[in-house]
Amino acid sequence: MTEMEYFKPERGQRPGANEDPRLDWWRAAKFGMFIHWGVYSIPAGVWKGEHIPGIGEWIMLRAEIPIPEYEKLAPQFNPVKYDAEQIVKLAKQAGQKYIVLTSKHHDGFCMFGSEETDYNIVDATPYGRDILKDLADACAREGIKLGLYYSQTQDWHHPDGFGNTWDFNESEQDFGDYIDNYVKPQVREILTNYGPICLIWFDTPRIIERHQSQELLNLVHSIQPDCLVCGRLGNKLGDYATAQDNAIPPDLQAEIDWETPATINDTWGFKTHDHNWKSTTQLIQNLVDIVSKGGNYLLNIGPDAQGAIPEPSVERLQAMGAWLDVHGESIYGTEPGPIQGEADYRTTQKGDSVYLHVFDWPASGRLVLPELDVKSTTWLDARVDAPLSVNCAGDSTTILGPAAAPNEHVTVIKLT
Ligand code: FHN
Repeated sequence: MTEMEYFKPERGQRPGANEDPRLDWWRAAKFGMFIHWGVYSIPAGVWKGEHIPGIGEWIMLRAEIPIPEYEKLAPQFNPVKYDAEQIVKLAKQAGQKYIVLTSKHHDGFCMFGSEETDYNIVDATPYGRDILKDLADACAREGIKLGLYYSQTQDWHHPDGFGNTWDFNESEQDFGDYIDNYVKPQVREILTNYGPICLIWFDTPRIIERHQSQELLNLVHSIQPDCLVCGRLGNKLGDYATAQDNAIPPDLQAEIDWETPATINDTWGFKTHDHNWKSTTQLIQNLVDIVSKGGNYLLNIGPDAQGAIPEPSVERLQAMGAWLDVHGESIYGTEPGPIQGEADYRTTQKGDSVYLHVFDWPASGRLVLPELDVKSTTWLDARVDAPLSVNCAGDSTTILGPAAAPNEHVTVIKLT
């Protein structure tokens, strides 16, 4: 894949990227939690007894479920196990520095109390509580930043939204009216009623025109000037670039601010049939890989219809947090390191220190790097009690360590 394919068509590059101080916290944060949650967690990938392939939150489109039928999910939605505090604490435990919740996904159901439609968590469900409000309060209490996903083009429930070809005739739809009289008022609501929102995560900018993207960007910044907007706003607008789902560019992307949104299994919204969980090692290596190339990792959880977080997600996030507790210095607030393009290791840097992350520890215990001016080497994990030496000679730097990897996921050596 070429670099452009990773960011196409939603590349958010703009003049001044990498310099806008509004992004400083985001650049330092590196790791966030995505939450895809809505009434699609009830069918969880199964409709009328049939397993519907694909990602769970797309079930309405994939099975072409008529609106009156899909609407019947809302009166069944009663996520009594939802515990905003627990989700926020899990994010913190995992080392994730910001949370992004789907306030409205493509199915049009709103996870917040809205004056613009009754098709929302407060008015249409027996649960009756504003899920977003509870999350915003928990984030404020726990001191973690909250961002919101909002599907600005696709809305399969709104008569003028994009994407529902089985209930509506596209030629009779007025997309401009939907943007002006539904999307904009709702964006105003989510930016007005829930305290500081660190970013708005727009998505799938399929038919949105440039002036519409620009107006949304202006609207967001007029209400909360510090609120960032992701590159999927469309028309190359936004504060940072968004890579394709689960895609990590092969090379350093130093000239832009960018993020990879990613799943722990293969779906965003909860699915009973998806057990294809990535290993903890894979997830930690993805985080390191992304950070070493200058990006952020936005890793998803999909709570079930009760509001419970799938246990495999919890286990993996906690294990990532345990690794980050010891190795966070080599991740948070770092820059891409001086050595790029190697298969078995990645580098980041901060001040005088270069952090060498070894993915595949050599049985010889010998790591040969390009020339570096190294004064000292230490294990970043102070508990590691194995010999470590460095020899800078000629045009290479040789590090000698033990035969077995000191860390089961990624070993980090600090070079000063
Ligand atoms: O269609 C959506 C999908 O459901 C999910 O929200 C992802 C997250 O990046 N974005 C779109 C596909 O790229």
